Amino acid sequence: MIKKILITGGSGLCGNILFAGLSKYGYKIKSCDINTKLSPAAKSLNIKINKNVKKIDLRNMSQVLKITKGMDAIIHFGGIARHKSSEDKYKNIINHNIIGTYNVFEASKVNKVKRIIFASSAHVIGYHDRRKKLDERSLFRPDSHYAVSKCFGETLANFYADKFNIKSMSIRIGSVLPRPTDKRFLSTWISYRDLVQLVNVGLKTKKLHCSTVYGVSKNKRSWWNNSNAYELGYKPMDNAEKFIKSKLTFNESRDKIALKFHGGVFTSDCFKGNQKNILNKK
Ligand code: 15L
Repeated sequence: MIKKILITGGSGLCGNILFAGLSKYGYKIKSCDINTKLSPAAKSLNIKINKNVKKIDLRNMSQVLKITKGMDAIIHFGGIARHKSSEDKYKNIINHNIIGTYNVFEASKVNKVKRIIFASSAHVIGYHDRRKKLDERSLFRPDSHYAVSKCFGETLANFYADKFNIKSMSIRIGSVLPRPTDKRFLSTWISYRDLVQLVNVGLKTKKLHCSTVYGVSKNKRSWWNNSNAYELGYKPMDNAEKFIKSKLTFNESRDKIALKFHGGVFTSDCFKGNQKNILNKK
């Protein structure tokens, strides 16, 4: 049974939502982050801060070994997030997201942690044609260095499950917001309560080996077939369609590249590719 949990990225938007949401289920939860102050994204959405976040640098293996000791599960949301169309320096992404994620998995092996819930991103399939509905078997088509680091995390999750029997759920998260505010989010939105439920399914289900699911509510316009998550027990309660009559922005309206692909504006940022070649790839 999963009782003791560590949340990495505890000062972030999702880290705080998960801490508050999962605490109600009786888990014993520890949170850690490299910054113990609320992240700018969490602040802008008026998220209530968890004051007990321990300062841990995931790049430092001895710190990670110490904090993961005695844990039954890790909810790994730590690393460089991406909230705007331009991304962080690739060196930072390598250090925090690739090395940091490796340290979390390796320390979990050493400390006999049973399962890991990994915050992947829907940007791992960013360069797929938006007209095509995708599922968890769709090939990686990352749209950024950030997305490449998430492909690495998913691959690591599969490897540690097959080789060392550490169960994992990689969640390809869409857009975590209190409500959809842009037209794109009618397809990609996940509500806070659905995110908490999905992570809880990952902690509880007996069917897990190394599953990949989409972090999305039951949106009528979803671009992703999430039956894999439903088979594990996920029953989303929200549907972005409820907000169709509210005021929505249309951030992609003048961005012809963004409109073609699942990854939206992440795909057009610094783009020097050839859209036809991407769309016609065999
Ligand atoms: C992500 O991966 C980001 O972390 C988040 O801030 C949003 O930009 C989201 O993707 C999205 O595509 O809406």
